[in-house]
Amino acid sequence: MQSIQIIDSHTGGEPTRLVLEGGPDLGEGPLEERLERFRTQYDQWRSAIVNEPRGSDAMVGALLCKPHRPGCDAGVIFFNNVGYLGMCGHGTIGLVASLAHLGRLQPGGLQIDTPVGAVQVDLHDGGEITIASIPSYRKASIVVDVPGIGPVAGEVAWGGNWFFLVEQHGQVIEVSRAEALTDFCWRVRQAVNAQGFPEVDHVELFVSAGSAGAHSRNFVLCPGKAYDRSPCGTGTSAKLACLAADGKLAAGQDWVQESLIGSQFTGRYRWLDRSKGEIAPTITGRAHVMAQGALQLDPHDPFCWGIRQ
Ligand code: PYC
Repeated sequence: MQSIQIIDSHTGGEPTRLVLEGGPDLGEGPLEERLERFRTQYDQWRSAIVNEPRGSDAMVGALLCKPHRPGCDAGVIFFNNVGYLGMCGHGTIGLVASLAHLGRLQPGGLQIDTPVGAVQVDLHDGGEITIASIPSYRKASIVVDVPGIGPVAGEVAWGGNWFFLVEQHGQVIEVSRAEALTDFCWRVRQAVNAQGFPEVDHVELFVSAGSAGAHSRNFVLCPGKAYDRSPCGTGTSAKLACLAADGKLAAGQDWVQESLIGSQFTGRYRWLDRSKGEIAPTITGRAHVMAQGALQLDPHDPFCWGIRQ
């Protein structure tokens, strides 16, 4: 029987399962190479950790590893019910809250290595966590013809993962409509992929905020058809890049992004390269530890390696 030491948290309702010990040994080297090794040689571990019956479609796994980039204090590889993520904002906030809970981290700064770059994180005295995330930019503004829906205008943007962001969609963004929103976004994603953007694996819809103090409410469909319960850190970074490109939000100003279930992140940016539309986003939020323990991998369990999708 193998044991995997884990700690579970949620960030604005979105779960993160941090693997502390007992996960696959991916060796040394850059995290993008280790991610590839995870994908090609150890993918059953991903499924065992986050898929049912131990996990759920919404759960994001975070494998804590040794960093490779100079100056980083820790490394992490994120994964979900169907594959791997370049970066994960809510997951990074969950990672920091979990390390703080374990007493491995005091308020202050930390540099985290990810497969798509280094992320500076700050744990504030009151428990809030700020991540200075991956440089973000808008790649294209396009209109896609979605079968059964019609033309949908949106923006392809990078925020550590690839997003298609849509403002004009005619959808009511309420939690009771999660299934209908999932269906809508899934069709949009397929049309975007077919129209020359195969890299886009998240679709993000926006409406005006439901709560005072927030600027916008979103619905984010993740690659494995689960919606993000949090406002999505990388999705908010992509949104900030689009707002910056359109001159709708000045550098240094707060953007409070609300999720489908009403949880909030505060985003802000500074310009990295205005001519290329490249920004450095920061995202602030909170996470709460929910459970700590060990997953047991029983070789006699027919679903030991999870229910794969
Ligand atoms: O917070 O960046 C994020 C994220 C990506 C997928 C789920 N959450």
